[in-house]
Amino acid sequence: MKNFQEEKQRDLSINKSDGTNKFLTTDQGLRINDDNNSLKAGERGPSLLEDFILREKITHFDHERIPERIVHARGSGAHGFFEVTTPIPELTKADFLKEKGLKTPVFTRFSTVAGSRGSTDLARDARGFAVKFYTQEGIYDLVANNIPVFFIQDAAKFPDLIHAVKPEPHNEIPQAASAHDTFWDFISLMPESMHMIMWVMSDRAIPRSYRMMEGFGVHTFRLINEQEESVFVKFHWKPKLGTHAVAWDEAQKISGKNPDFHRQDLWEAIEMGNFPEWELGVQVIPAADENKYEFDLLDPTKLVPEELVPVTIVGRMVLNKNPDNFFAETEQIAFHPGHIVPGIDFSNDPLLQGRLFSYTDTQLSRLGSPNFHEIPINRSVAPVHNNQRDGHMRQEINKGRVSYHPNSLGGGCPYQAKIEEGGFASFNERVDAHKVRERSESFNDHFGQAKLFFNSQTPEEKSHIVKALRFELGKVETTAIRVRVLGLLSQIDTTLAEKVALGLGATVPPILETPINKGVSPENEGGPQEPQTVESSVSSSDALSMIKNPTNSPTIASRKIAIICSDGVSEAAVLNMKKALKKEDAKGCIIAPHLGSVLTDADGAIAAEFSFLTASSVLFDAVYIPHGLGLNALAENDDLFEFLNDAYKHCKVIGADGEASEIISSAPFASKITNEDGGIVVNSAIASEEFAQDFINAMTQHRFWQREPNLYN
Ligand code: HDE
Repeated sequence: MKNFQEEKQRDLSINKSDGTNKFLTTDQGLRINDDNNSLKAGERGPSLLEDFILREKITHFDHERIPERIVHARGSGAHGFFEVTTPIPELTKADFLKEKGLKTPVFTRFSTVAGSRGSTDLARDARGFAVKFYTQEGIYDLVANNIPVFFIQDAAKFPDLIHAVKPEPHNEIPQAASAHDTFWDFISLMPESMHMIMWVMSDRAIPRSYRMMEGFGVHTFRLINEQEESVFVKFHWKPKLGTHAVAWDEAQKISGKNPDFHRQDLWEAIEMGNFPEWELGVQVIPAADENKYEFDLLDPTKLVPEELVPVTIVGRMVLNKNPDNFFAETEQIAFHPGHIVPGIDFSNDPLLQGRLFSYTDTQLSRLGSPNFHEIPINRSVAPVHNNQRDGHMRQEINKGRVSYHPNSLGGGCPYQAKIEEGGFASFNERVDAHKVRERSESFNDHFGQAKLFFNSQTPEEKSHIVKALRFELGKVETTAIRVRVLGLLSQIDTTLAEKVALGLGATVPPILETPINKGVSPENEGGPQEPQTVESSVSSSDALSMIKNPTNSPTIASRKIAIICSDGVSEAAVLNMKKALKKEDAKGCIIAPHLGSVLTDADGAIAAEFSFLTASSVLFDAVYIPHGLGLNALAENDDLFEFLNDAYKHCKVIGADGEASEIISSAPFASKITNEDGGIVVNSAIASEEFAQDFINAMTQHRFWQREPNLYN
């Protein structure tokens, strides 16, 4: 079996450096004798220009920063591999998809979109999900998002969208947030964004972890087989851990407590050997079915419901190695949807077509040179030979006098590859048309799939969307913008619009008065481009809901559970729970009023990993208070009640056994607990394996959203 899994690591190893047991040197290799004092005229005198060691060090420091990505600046990545589980040679000649068991190295970077490099991981935003496959036929990049549709239909609107969502230009406020006037002004004039708006107002936009997100190629692509036959394809990543979110209040608190929450979660999971894993799926649409659906396959504001075309799993991706250096790898990696291999090709989606220009262009200013492909993390493991030459920071030393084609002096080399030799040829699509600046009428449905998405949500999920919209529009200062958005929402679901309006103290405008236009100018209202609602042929799709999602998994692997401890805690109870959690690959973390040790009832000591000052409930998935901690031990401790209050508010499992159950019955939320709330696991008996199992069983349901008041009902 061919296994290329380690090939990229071998390739990277030639650039790795480690200063252990080595002399400190200048960049020129000169050993440095004193790195603490600059060269001066006398010990109290001025520094000398001659000090080349000081100059080199400071000059390098002065130029350490490169421009951050214009979008997706904030991100985190890891190495891993992709393995074919079900080859599809009948659909694609792509080598890395053809053979069962074949492993291809990958580097995957997850990101938020709007925030700067140092912004919080927990912003309400789409997430980038970009995978670089180092295939034997060259680099293939699947530059995806965790949401299967996009805000706009045409690349021409992308700079406008991003200008609107980024901090406002006059005062650069707010950071990493769409809750402001310019974003919603733009959206209120762009009805085509409504489907995506439903997704970003849902909990998809506040994932629990990068490891618990789906990924979607968004656009329709093409697969091409050896016979040069083509099918359309949509790409899906399905996480092994299921698709999960945090609560919005929780997200905002995490942003303060640990803005690196997702970055750290990914890093720690990999360090602990809990390697994140996804399945790669394809929705295959025969070429003959191109015009079969009520939506246009080329319209990136539409998805193909899984009820119409099921997802077939073809492989799996495992991320199993953290980068050695964030800048060299995660920051310098350069993705491009135009990095493709034979067997994969583009569709005419006008958003994708624009992206094909943008990604190389942006690397020129971000990485500073057309030689960015030579940076180790971007370097192909397939050999690269061409007549591209020179430019800033060129690494390759091209031999010989020939740098053109055709040539005779170099024997015609490097020579072109025939198709059967792996030469890439674009799909031979017939295009016979007039040059026009127009949008196809088949793109005019702006509400049908927004409705499908909304109707597919559970009552709790609908309530979260209402809450998110109340928050976002509540931060908008211009009343007319709020009202315009309410008008658009009313075309998705009148109750949704009314419930949002209630929170804003506003009234939903009658549909006819809603300015719906193509966002160009108010004079352009109506006309042939009038947005329509085309009812979806699928009325509800479980795959669109996170709660009903078929990818959901009951596993609690890699989840973190806060175990509250204080002097007198039952040692048996703590050890029992830790053991039970470990069996599930979850981690119990000890939290106590102070760091150091707490004394147990068995005269032992347990080390506290966190104190109430350094940890918060929002950083954990559940809370357990072991037997031995009665009211006496903790009644004075407000921090504990704050901890529990947040856990309750964020619908997490709270467990207590023995006398610790008194703490729950005297917590401020005690009166709200109902018998139906399966997330409160109390047992007046003393710690038992059965109790630990009940606690774990409750955790497999992840969140008990029904605790919250439902804003949609
Ligand atoms: Fe991107 N996008 N994008 N995008 N995008 C970039 O490229 C752009 C779009 C996506 O981790 C930039 O190297 C245009 C859709 C991801 O490094 C830039 C348009 C989807 C990442 C760019 C889109 C994406 C980017 C910024 C509309 C989901 C981060 C830095 C025509 C399928 C990759 C860079 C990473 C990054 C342009 C729309 C995903 C400027 C013009 C739709 C995951 O080239």
